[in-house]
Amino acid sequence: MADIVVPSVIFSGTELTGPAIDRLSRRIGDLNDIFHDKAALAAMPAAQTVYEVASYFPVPDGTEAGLFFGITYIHPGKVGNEYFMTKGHFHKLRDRGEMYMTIEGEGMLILMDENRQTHAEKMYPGSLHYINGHIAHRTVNTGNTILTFSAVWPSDAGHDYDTISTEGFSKILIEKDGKPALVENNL
Ligand code: S6P
Ligand code: ZN
Repeated sequence: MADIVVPSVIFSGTELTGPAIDRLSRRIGDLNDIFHDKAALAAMPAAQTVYEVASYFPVPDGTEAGLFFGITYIHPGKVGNEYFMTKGHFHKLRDRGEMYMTIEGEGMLILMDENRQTHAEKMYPGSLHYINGHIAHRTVNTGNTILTFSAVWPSDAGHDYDTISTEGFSKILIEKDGKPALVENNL
């Protein structure tokens, strides 16, 4: 290997580019089980993008003690009175933590422990969020512009989406009187 190597993966501050970037989009049609207002959901175009993720996986998934890096872009919007948000997940290896940093926009990080105790942290440009292991995490765009944040997580963390898809979070973030409100999920 040459003494000096120029990395081919570049993070511009908002965009992650390079030959090894993994990109995924989550659309309304992929998110049937997370939004509570099923009638409002059915009235929206299934192809409408809710969020996108660009990730850099420098080591194979499952590698012990490696790290992954990702940028999430959540579009502004609502399904009924519920803001656009990510699916949310626990890590498969429950004790694995994660770090988020907000880049642009405004939002909320919803955190739920294994006893279903839920609270939220405000996200704003520069806000840093340490997510302990054993905590399910979901992000919500409460603004009128895109919410962009970076994430760093262990390459052996894995994702458990099933628990959230079947049980949900105990609280949901809705717009109430023009403001975000974290309310009990009674569904
Ligand atoms: C991965 C990290 C993020 C999310 C992304 C989308 O551990 O927490 O990169 O994958 O924000 O959220 P979700 O819940 O659909 O994976
Ligand atoms: Zn995670």
